[in-house]
Order: sequence, then structure tokens, then C-alpha cells
Amino acid sequence: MEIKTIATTPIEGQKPGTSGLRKKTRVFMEPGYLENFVQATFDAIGGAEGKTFVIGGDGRYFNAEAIQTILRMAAANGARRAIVGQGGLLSTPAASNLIRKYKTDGGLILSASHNPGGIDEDFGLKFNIPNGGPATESVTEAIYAGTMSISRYHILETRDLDLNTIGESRLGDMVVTVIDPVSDYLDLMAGIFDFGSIRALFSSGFRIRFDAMHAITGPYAKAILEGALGAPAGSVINAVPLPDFGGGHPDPNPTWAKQLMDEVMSSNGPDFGAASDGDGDRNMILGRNTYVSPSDSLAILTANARLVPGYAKGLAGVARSMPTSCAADRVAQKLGIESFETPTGWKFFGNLLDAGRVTICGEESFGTGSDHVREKDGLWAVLFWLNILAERKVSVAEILQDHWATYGRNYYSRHDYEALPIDQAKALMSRVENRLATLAGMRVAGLKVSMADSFSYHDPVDGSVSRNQGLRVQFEGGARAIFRLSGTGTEGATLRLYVEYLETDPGKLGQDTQAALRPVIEAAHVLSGIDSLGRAAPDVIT
Ligand code: G16
Repeated sequence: MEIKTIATTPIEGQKPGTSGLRKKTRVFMEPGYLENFVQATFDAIGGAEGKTFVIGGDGRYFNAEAIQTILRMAAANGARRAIVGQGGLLSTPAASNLIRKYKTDGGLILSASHNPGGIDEDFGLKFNIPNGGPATESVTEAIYAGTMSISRYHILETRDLDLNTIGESRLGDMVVTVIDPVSDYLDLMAGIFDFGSIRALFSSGFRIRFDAMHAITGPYAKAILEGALGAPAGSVINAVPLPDFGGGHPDPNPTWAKQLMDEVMSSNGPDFGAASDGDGDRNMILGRNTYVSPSDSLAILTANARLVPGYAKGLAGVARSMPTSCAADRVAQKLGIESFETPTGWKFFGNLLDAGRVTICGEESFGTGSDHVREKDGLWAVLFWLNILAERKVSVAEILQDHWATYGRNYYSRHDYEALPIDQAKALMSRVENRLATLAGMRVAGLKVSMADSFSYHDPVDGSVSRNQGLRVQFEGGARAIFRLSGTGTEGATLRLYVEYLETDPGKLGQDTQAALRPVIEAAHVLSGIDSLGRAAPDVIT
């Protein structure tokens, strides 16, 4: 086995986005593309010498080949050990757990999350730091800077390693430990939730359907829901991870998890439905005939946390991304705990979690999690809901109604316009941005603007400032319209319009979401000229 140092030159566009580097799979497969990024990552953290890394991915197309390259490069860069999920598979939250549990120096997670997989679809790679969370902005900037000046990478010349057999082997001087991807994660969940109580719920005839969307949570959900908790066989569907996710978008929302939606949103559907995404960090929660918006889910988990053994002592605080509805803030206020508003991107929760300022975090983009790992966690959210349902012995719909009656209802929706020409999307954002300074006090489509700005985040822990994190327009009475360009797409630009309105009138809590939001949507359209995009409707409505 020979360590080779290969001369290379910088490749344009290796700038990590909201969550790592995501590109078309064919781009990642170009000679040197993956290698440059991996070497820049090792260089950015002061080299790999003597370090231990967790390595795994969501099993999408190119996962198996990319892992072999990363292992060879880790060995050639002097890493001491690599902990790899069997078959090269690890969900993102499970990887985060392993990084923390085994006190490693970080991890490389191969995934483009909810983006589709396949040779003509998407691939991604991100580095997580020793706290288990996504690299902070200073690290991703250093990686990017490295990709711009790279001149060589190191790689071991050797055969592929067998990753299907659990156990230890060597790659040069590096030890490779192949582990069962599920067991450490199962132990973690069993330490947080009341498995006995959830088991009793299932044996009482409570029916659940979990859609793994042909992605990574399949093996985890099978082992935990059907195995440890005794849900009937078949409760977990689409449970085998496939390289192309069965040709679908592994994105747990009403558009892409339509099979599940159709089943649960009917009067004889199961009591509870849930789905997770490509790499297992997202979740969608449903009850019979009931859709729970991710923002409401965060607020409900926060309000009910004491019912769960792992949070029985209470929460330190709660954090949400800026475009997530303000529902959780009012729960925090009532509980007398701190609440925080961060930019979109799980990495912004890391400092708050590490500092013990918050226990639970969530985002409108179907992500919720806590201080048990440093990633959002799809199955954790599902178990949290099941634990609450087992304790409260009411339906999902009743929990929602009760919550709204107590706190008011934040009607909430996100409208996505995908694959727009980049210039057109940027022009729309500039148009809105240029109007922000003069909007306060104006009426737009009948709504009075109370505040408008471009969101900047001042991290209360390390004092860093992140600017240009979305354009906010707030209206009197608690309505908001927010405009942002996605940082996770790989094709053109995706414009996200987030709309919200707070209703406290007990007689108006059961309206159709889109109808209730119509005035805010109209104001947002007038403000931004979205209609000039020439799209009849958004591509995705959440
Ligand atoms: C990633 C990030 C999330 C973010 C989401 C959407 O999720 O981890 O924090 O909310 O993307 O980001 P954007 O609006 O920029 O597309 P995932 O599940 O894709 O890793």
C-alpha cells in the first residue's frame, strides 16, 4: 500500500451551502472533485493526523464509491481510526450520536438529504465537528478557502475495503471499525423515551404508519418501531434504502410523501403517520385526518416535554430558525424559559445547545431535535410524539386543538418556487430588499407593515454575526412574510416565501390554512412581484 500525493488544481464552486456541499452526482464523480473537497476539509481542521472520524451516508447513488475514496484519503492523511456504518450507511442523527459518544474528531456524512438521488440527481458531503453538529461557518469558510488554493491531495493506493462485515480491519496504519448503524442510536432513544409506555400504546391497538421513503430511516424505524416497541409488521413502509430512493424525492412533506398523506388523511386511516427524509434528520407528523405543521410540532413538543422521561426536568430554552412560525416563542414565554431566533441552518443551534441555553430546537423545514445530538432527528421527533400520545391518551387532532385553544394558532405555510433562473430570483430579492427601508407604516394589500428588515443574527454565545439571512416583513397583529433563497438546491434558484398569521379568536382556529393566510399571501405577492416569475402556482406548498 503506497501513499500517493496527487497534484491537483482548484475547482470552482466548492462552497458549502446551508448544509455541506451539494451538487449533481455527476459533478461529484468528476476526477478530483470529491478528493479536492475532502483534502480541503482535512486541511481546514489542522490535518487528519492521529484523528478519529465517523464516516457514513444515506446510501444514495455513489455513496459506496465515495466512502472508499474518503477512507483511503483519511488513511493517507494519517488518521488513526475510522468508524463506519455497516454497508457505508449511517443516518445523520446516528452519525452525530457516534461522533459524540465515541469522542471522535468529527465525521464525514455523505448525503444530499431530502434531494433526490441517482446518477442524474444529487449527492452531497458535509463535515461535522467534534460536538456532533454541522461545521460552523468559520470551518466551512476555511474549507472553501482551501478548495480555492489546493495544489495536492493524499490518497492510499489500495483495494476496496469490505464494509459489509461488522468488525475491525486496517487500511494502511488506520484502523477501520465497521459497526451496526442502528444499535447505538437505539440505546440513545431508549434512554430518552418511555419505551414501556409506547409499547403499551401499540398493544392497545393504536395504529401507526411510518414512511421511510426508501431512505436511511428504514432500518432504524424497523428495529425501533416494529422491533423494540412491537408495532405490527408492516407499520414501516418503503423501509429498504435504495440508491435512487425508488425514483422519488425523499422529502417528508405533503407533496412528496403523498402515498402516506393519502392514507392518513382519511377517516379510516391509521391513528398516527410519520415520514423521514433521505438521511433521517427530517420528520413529518400526521394524525388521522390531521396534518401537523413543523412549526406547530416544535411548539407542541416544547409544551409537552415534561411528559418525556428525558426532558422531565424541564427545558433550558427553545430555539427556532427565523422563518419558523413564532408558535414556540409563546410556549417558551408561558414556561418562563428563553427562546431564540436563529438563521436557517442547523449549524446555528450548535452554540446554544453546547452552552446549555436551549434543549429543543426546530425549523419549519421539517426539522426538530434536541441536545441529545447536534443534528435534527426525524425518528426522535416521531418517538417524542408517540410518548406524548401514550401519556395523554388523546388523538393528534385533539392535541393540536388543545394547543391552539391555549396559545392561539399561528397559521403557517411555505411556498417554494423551484429551479428559477438565478438572475430572476436574485432580482426579485433585490427588489424586495430595496423597498425594506420605506415599508414600515405602509399598507400593502390592506395590511399595515410594522417592521421590515434583512435578518442578521448575533450569536449570543460566541458574538459572531451572520448577515443577509432572509428578508422579513412583519405586519400589525403578528402576521409575517419572509423571503429567502434556498441554500440547499443544486439547480437554478429556489425562492421560498414563508407566510404566517396569528389567530387567537377561539371561533377561528379551524380554518383552512391557505384560506386563512390569503391576505398575507396577497401582500407578499404585491410587495415582491412574485407573479412576474410567470409561475401559475408554487411548486411545493407546506
Ligand atoms: C438543511 C438544513 C436545515 C435547513 C434546510 C433548508 O436541511 O440542515 O437547517 O432548514 O436545509 O434549507 P434551505 O431553505 O436553505 O434550502 P437538510 O435536511 O437538507 O439537511
